[in-house]
Amino acid sequence: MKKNRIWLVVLGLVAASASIPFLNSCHKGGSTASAVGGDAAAKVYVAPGKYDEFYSFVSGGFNGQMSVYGLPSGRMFRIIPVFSVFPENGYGYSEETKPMLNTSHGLVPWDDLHHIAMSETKGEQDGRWAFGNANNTPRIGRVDLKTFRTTEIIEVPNSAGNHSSPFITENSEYVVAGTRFSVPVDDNADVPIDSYKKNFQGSISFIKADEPGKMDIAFQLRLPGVNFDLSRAGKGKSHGWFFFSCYNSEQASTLLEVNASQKDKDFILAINWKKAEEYTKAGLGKKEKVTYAHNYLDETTHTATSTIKNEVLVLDYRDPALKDLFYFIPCPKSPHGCDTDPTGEYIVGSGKLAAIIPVFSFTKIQKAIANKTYDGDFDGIPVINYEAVLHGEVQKPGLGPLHTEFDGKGFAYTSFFVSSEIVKWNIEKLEVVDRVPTYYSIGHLSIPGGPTAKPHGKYVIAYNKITKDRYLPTGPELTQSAQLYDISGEKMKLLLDFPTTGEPHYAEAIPAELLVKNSVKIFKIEDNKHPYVAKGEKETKVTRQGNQVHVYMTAIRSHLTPDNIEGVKLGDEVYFHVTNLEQDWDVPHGFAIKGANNAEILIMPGETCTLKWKPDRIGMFPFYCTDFCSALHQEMQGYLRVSPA
Ligand code: CUK
Ligand code: CUA
Repeated sequence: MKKNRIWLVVLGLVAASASIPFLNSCHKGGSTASAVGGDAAAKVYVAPGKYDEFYSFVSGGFNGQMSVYGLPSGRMFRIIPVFSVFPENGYGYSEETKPMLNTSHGLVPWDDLHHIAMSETKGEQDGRWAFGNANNTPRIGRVDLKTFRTTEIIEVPNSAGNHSSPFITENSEYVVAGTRFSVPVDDNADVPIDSYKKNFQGSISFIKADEPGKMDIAFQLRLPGVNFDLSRAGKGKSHGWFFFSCYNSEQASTLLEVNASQKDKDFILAINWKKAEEYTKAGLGKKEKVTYAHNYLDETTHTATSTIKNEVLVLDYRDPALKDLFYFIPCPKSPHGCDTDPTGEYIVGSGKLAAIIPVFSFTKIQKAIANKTYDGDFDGIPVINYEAVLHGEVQKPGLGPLHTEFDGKGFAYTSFFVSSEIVKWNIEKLEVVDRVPTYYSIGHLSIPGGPTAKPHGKYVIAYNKITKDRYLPTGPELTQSAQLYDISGEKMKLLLDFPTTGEPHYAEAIPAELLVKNSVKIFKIEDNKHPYVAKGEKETKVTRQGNQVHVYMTAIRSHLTPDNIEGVKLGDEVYFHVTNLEQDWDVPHGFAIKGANNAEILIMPGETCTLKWKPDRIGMFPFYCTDFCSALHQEMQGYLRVSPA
């Protein structure tokens, strides 16, 4: 085994400099086990009964969910379904939550969630909400951190591939969403694909976010037909500005490499959104007809409603009155990440195919705009001279820079997909000071509070794209993986691997105390305003309206009432409205019935949830509580008889 260990260290070094994940056959498990410091175990150990210091809200990619992990332990605490149905608790199956997944295309019960934005006050995390994006059918969702539930979803019109979102402003005034695909703005426009340059437009939407239930598109910017990729809001001195990376400035409809990467430089789009806001208040912009859904889960009835909206205020870049809102900054080769440092002075671009990292200065951008230091224009938008706004370039940082986070101590940490590493560099001096390998091919990275004005430092987490030999082989598909590094010292130290669910893209972690502070333990039964509530067993009943049968049911340890139901006929639709009468923390009851083709419902104390069921045959249908709730949990059961019509 000793020989093996040396071999492992060597392999670890090779992996640090090589981009290609290797397959080793000489040992069980990954390559760094022996390269990890001796105190790593103690540093990630959280004693039984203790909380983790931070909780990371990790995007689930193609599972459409967020999941919550403790840091430093890497323990998973919760999956929060946002854009995808979740049979575990009936999200998207219960009558109350179905409308959450409504869109202008009808019910869309799946999506691809890439980015998380935690709410902020004065540039700091405040623990109120977590926002996430749906890439595929463009939407933004709000998770309320009082309950860890998705409570609001808004669809984004004139958008396709809502990847460039959500990005949040310093006081959660707006969550902002840019379209990845430019599209003909009339959604139904039947135009030839090769008319891209003429007919396809980009859009960036400013969605009001600071009031639950009131999410709305305050205004939408109409932009040239490029692909918007990633962004951050300005902060501190640059509050009022937004910076978006964009690629495909060739404006090609097919992105075969020859097309999309012809140009040496693409762009970062700088937007003066404070001014855009002023213009809308002054009555500028044009209202256009569109169709999009706004879905909201009411806090008193716990029931979602979906409203279709028909209008959006558009600020068009071609409008001469709006000329001073937009500026392009050249950025080398297919920029991906675009991040602003905690002071708001520096904007870091990451060209996926570039060999340097350009860092731009907000002060210089302001100066260049004042002096019109432009190199012509792109589609009428001024292109600022690259050198005039450059703070400097990080030379030879690594291969394939993607994303950058900050520790609040003057350092930036950039992920390198191709060379599979995290590189730490000094923002002022632009000097690389440390690098560590990741296993393998890191995508996003995350420092708790990293995108805010006040990062908490301490850890950086790598969210990797390839797992290879790090975990138990589980057939062709391996688990997704994250890695935790200690960044409290000069050198980064790998502490822990932990598996994640779905495909993690961005994640944002916040201190435990921000979550503990606001958490709701039960819903008060006296506050329950659900239209089908039964606030005690005496209020339970079965009613009929035509072929709809409504069962007002209660659940309390250890019985469901009523538990013998007759009078249901084949052809009826049965609605089980189950109220959980418990008023103790952590005593949910569940409900499921044989043959139901949707899911169970899981009802929290004081809440009412509804499962719709259409029996498919005559006979006896047992139902039961699905959540082990007391010593007599198995006794929480009943029968429903279905008779001929
Ligand atoms: S993306 Cu996944 S690695 Cu969708 Cu934010 Cu950069
Ligand atoms: Cu209620 Cu088990």
